[in-house]
Amino acid sequence: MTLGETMGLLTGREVRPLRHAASLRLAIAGSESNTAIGVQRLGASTAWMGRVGDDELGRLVLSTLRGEGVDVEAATVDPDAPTGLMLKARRTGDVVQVAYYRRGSAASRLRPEFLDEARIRAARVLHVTGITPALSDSARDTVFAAVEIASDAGVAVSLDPNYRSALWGPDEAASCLRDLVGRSEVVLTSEDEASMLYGAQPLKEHLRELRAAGVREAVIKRGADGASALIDDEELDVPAVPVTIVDPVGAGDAFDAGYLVARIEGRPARERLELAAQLGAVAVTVEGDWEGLPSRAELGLLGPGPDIRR
Ligand code: KDG
Repeated sequence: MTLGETMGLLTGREVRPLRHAASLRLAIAGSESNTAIGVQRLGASTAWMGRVGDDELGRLVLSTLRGEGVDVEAATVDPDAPTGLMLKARRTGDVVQVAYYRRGSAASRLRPEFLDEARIRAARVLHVTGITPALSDSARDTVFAAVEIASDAGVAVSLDPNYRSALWGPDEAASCLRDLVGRSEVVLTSEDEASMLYGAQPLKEHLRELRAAGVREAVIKRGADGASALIDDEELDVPAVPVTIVDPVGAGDAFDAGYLVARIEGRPARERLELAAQLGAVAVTVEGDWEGLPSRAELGLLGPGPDIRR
């Protein structure tokens, strides 16, 4: 089960500033739904809660997620606010730029009463990110309410802080995210985010700090350097899977999906991290925030990785 904002996404097809784009591709993007799609493609069932406008982008969000098999029955439609929009340009061969048009969006008007409590209580995992609480006060209340319902029902809470500087400043983000960290069993983060939360320090100290905050599974994603973790007091490091990057956006969401699927399947900590690294790698080989996420049969695409095809 996950919760968040999914937007329309317009991407320039060519490497150039967006104002010179000859054509744009229309798709959807949202960190939490990207992760849900990744989990769903690997065969676990997922549901997404969010709020879209009564407009074409909102219908695109819902039909795309439905098409991917993600349950959107708990999503709501706001008659008075638009679906958010994101623009994405490949500014150079390696640099991707994004711009948001989401202030006042339907998702920013999420409220706790829109939550489907029964669905949350029935889930194995509730996955949230630090993007949703940055959208508005009511969206922040909604995330905390969802986390409380999950905790009360014994549902594991997974958090990706996913700091977005375009949405809020580091001080406000740090105080809210520290609070969410303290309510999460699983935290999937980056070194920069951990430094924002707890100050700059060596990576292993960050992991211990997360452990001390009550996180049982603390994972730091390190991009091309792999990932490090402290999972049930076991220290682990896994390498990244080397790939040619076509579009880095969505790598973290894919990583989260791999970790969560392996966790739901009860796989050992190392396999969870290996699958996470594998998914993050596959995701960046394709243009689009989630389109490249693999099915189970495609898991061997990049070579070595845990054999979880069955
Ligand atoms: O991780 C990728 C997401 O960030 C992207 O798909 C869109 O949710 C999004 C955001 O807020 O940036």
